[in-house]
Amino acid sequence: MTPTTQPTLAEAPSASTRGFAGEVRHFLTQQPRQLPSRYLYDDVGSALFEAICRLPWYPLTRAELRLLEGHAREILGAGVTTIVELGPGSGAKLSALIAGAGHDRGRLEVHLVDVSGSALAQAGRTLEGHSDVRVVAHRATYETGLREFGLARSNPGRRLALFLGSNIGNFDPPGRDAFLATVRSSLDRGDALLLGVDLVKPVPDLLLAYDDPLGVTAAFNVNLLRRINHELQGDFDLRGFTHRAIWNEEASRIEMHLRSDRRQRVAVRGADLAFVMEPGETIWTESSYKYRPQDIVSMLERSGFGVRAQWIDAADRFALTLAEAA
Ligand code: AVI
Repeated sequence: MTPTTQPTLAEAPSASTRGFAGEVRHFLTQQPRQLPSRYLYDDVGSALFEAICRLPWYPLTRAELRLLEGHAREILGAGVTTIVELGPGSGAKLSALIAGAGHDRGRLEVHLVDVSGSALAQAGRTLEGHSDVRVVAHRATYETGLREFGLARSNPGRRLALFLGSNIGNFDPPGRDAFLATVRSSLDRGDALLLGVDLVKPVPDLLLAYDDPLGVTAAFNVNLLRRINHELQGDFDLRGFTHRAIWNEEASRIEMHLRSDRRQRVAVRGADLAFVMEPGETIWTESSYKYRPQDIVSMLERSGFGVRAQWIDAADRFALTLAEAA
C-alpha cells in the first residue's frame, strides 16, 4: 500500500522546477541579490518581450530586420546550404532573410534551437511558406542544440549560424566568450556566424529602451516575481517593487533591477527560502551589454572567427556582423 504521506507523481516537483528552485535560492541569497535573466521568459514574459520589440523606444528588432532584408543576398550567398538559428523567436527574422535572398538561393536546411516548444512550433509555421526549405527543430539548450547540429551533417555546402536580437548582450564577458567558443566548435572552417548586436548609444535613448513610458518593460521585469510566486509558492508583493533601469558606464551595460519600496519579508516556500528586503535594496535581474563595432570584431577574432562584413544601422545604432570560422 502506498503511504499517504508520500507525494503522488502529480505533486512531485519536476526536474525543471527543482532546477529553478535551486537557482532562485542560490541567486537570491547572493549580495547583491540576483535572479538569472533567462527566467524572465515564461509564457507571460515571452508575450511581454514580444510587445517590447514593437515599442517605439526599443528599436533593436526593427533595425536588425532592416539590415537582414538589405543584406540578405550577401549573407546567404557563397553557397550557404544549411542554417542553424539559436533562439528563433517567431521565425520572422529568418523568414525575412530567406525571402530577401530571392529565388536563386537554392535549397536550404534550417535547424531551429530553442528550449520552448511553442516558440519552435511558431517559427516552424512562419517558415512553412518558403519553398525548398526543410526545417529541423531541436528542443534543447543552445549548447545541446549546437552539438546535435554539429553531428547532423546531412547536407554538403557551407553552414551559417545565426545569433540575433543582441542576445549575446545578455551574457557576461566570460560567458560570452565561452558561448562563442561553443558556436565555433560546432562549425567547420569556412562556415559562418551572423551576430546581431546592439551598439553603445546616447544614454537617454538606452534608458528609454529599458524603461519605457508605457511600463511594458517594468511589467516584464516584475513578472519574474509573479512567476516565482506562481511556480515556487512565493509571496512577493508585486506592488512592493519598482522597476529600475541603470546605465553602468564602466561595464558598458544596462542593468535591470527590482527595487524594494519598503522593508518587507519574503518567503519562497518551493525554494525553502525566507529573507528580509530593506527599503531601496534591489534584485538584479538582467544585464544587457552594449558594444562598439570594433569590440565585436575583437571578440569574434578571439573566438576563432575572421570578420568578413559588418553592417551598421546608423539611425538606431545596431550592428550585424558576418564572420567566417577560421
Ligand atoms: C533578449 N534581450 C536581448 C533583450 C535585451 O535587450 O537585453 C531583453 C530585454 N530586456 C529588457 N528589454 C528587452
